[in-house]
Amino acid sequence: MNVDLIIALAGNANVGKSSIFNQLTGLGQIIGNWPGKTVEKAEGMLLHHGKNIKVIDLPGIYSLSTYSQEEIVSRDFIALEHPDVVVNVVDATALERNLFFTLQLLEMGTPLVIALNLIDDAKKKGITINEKKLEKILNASVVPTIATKGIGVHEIVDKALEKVSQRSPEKNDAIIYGPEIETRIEKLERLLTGVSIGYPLRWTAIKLLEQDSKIISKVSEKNPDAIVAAKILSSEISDIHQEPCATVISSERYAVAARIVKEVRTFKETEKPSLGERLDALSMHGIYGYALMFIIMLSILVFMSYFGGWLSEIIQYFFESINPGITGFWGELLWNGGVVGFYATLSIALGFILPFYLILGFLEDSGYLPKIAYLMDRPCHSIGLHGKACMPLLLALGCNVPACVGCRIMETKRDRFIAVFLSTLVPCSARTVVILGLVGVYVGFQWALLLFVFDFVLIFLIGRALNRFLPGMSVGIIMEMPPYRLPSGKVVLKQAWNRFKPFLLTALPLIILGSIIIEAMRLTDVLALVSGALSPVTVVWLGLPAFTGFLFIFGILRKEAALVLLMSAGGTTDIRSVMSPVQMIVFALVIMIYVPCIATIAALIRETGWKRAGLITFAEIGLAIFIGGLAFRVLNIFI
Ligand SMILES: Nc1nc2c(ncn2[C@@H]2O[C@H](COP(=O)(O)OP(=O)(O)OP(=O)(O)O)[C@@H](O)[C@H]2O)c(=O)[nH]1
Ligand SMILES: [Mg+2]
Repeated sequence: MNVDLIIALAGNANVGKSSIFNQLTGLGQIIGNWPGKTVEKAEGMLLHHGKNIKVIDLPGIYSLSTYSQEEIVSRDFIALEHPDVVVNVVDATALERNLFFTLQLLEMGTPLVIALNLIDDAKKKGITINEKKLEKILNASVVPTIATKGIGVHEIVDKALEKVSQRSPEKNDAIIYGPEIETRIEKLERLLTGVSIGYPLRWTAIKLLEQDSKIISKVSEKNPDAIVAAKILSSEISDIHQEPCATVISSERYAVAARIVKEVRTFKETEKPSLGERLDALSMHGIYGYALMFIIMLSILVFMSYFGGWLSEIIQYFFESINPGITGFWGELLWNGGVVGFYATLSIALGFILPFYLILGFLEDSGYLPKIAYLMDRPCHSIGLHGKACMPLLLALGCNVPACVGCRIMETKRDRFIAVFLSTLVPCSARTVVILGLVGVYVGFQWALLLFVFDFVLIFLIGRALNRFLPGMSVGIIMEMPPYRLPSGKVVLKQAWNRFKPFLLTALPLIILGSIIIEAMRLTDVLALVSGALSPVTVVWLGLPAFTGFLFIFGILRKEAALVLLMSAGGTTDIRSVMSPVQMIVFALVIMIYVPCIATIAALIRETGWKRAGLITFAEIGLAIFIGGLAFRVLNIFI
């Protein structure tokens, strides 16, 4: 398909870029109320007034002199791939900070349309922005938008098309710096004339004064003299201000942003703090905040455990009531393998996984997750990470795969490795199903809770160990705290569906197939053979029934499969008749820790390389076997 126009959505984190992208393309980028969700660029197509338009969703970026991995994705795309128009999505409630980036785009001469988003939130806060005045000052179109409702999003595209048809030269002197800087910019511009590295002259000169390493290396290939001169000129500015030149230039940009905001924004004080502001104070409070967090987490677990258990029973009752009771190889294969596999997976899907994804989507879109990150900042530091690492760790509760990818928001390779390692130990929805569906339902909720607590203690201890043995310090970071928002029902449902769909499409058929295979193996005694080979570990060390050996192998594909297949392999839906409470706890414990599932291993390889992925995988297998055997011996004393 030929593409008539490429539009890139760029701007600070959590301003609504992906919401606009989804509205325009109909695709399902992750949306949530916390910064740093989008870490890779995404592409989608839009047909608008007969034109094929490619829309690119970029990760959040604060500055074009930038460091973290996902910000570099954005900078490189804007700077090197030259999209026809950049739609700079701006948060109307935090205009000044957002304009800091807008000014840099203007300096680079990027063809720009500004989407002034979140105007509904701004209105609630008593903020009004004179967009006509803003347009004039910035010499760029400004379109007010409410991305979640799709308001204004198509006008953005109209303006982008207008921008391209005008082909007017971009104004890239949006900021006039102090005379001591301007004279040095001019000197460098003269030195750079005739040597093109693809960027505007003035912008290149400014970046050289800021001593931007990427631009230095580009220019040095063609004009080493300019590099020497830039270093001298930059240190002259530093001497005048007693501050690094890059800081001086940033401060001036901030000053310009502040001046613009003063001209275009009016602010009417609202009388009393909004509900969101009061909730904000409560959820970050030193005592109540932790209490609230504990109550929310516990309620989710209790709800899921009882709801899941209740729904499973109803589904099981229904299917058993229509059991025709056919015996013989084919009859048992069809019923115990196919039908039981189907309804056991259905109970897991509807009883545990879907409700959990809905709750996670609600928490994500409300803005509560970053509050947990804030509360957990201190404990996180003691494992060598900062609170920001909590975001992927919390998302790992849903699924470890996006969590591993999400760890790119960590600044250093070391922090990323620790966060990735720990996120593979977080009880994802699949493990939660095994813990709640087996231990919670058949042994008691308190034991299921204990397993969760144990998992978090283990994560903490492994984090401490990694922090001690891996060289380097974790960097401090200030994480932006988004305000509470009433989650949009549509967004929550869509997010839950986007997470649930892969389960239905891949896990459901896989588990039913696995269930049929295991039933066939049980009926032909092959299961006993395979399980026998693994019995030194499963039976002798872990104290489990022999048939569980095969489940551990199958569980690498999907962990929730282990619970369904437990029924097929045990030859009964009443697990109590084939496993003691201690065995159920040990089984769930080993499933919880041993080996990341195959999809997570693939993500680990992509994010950390073969060696580290292998290290994490084998470390977890060893740990699970060691802890499982130990738990079996200790628990037998108490239960
Ligand atoms: N009230 C309101 N909420 C919005 C609007 N636009 C986006 N949101 C919400 O703001 C949050 C962030 O939206 P996203 O689209 O995920 O933001 P993003 O810029 O892609 O974020 P990153 O990928 O993390 O950089 C979500 O909770 C959205 O539902 C808007 O115009 N009004
Ligand atoms: Mg996004």
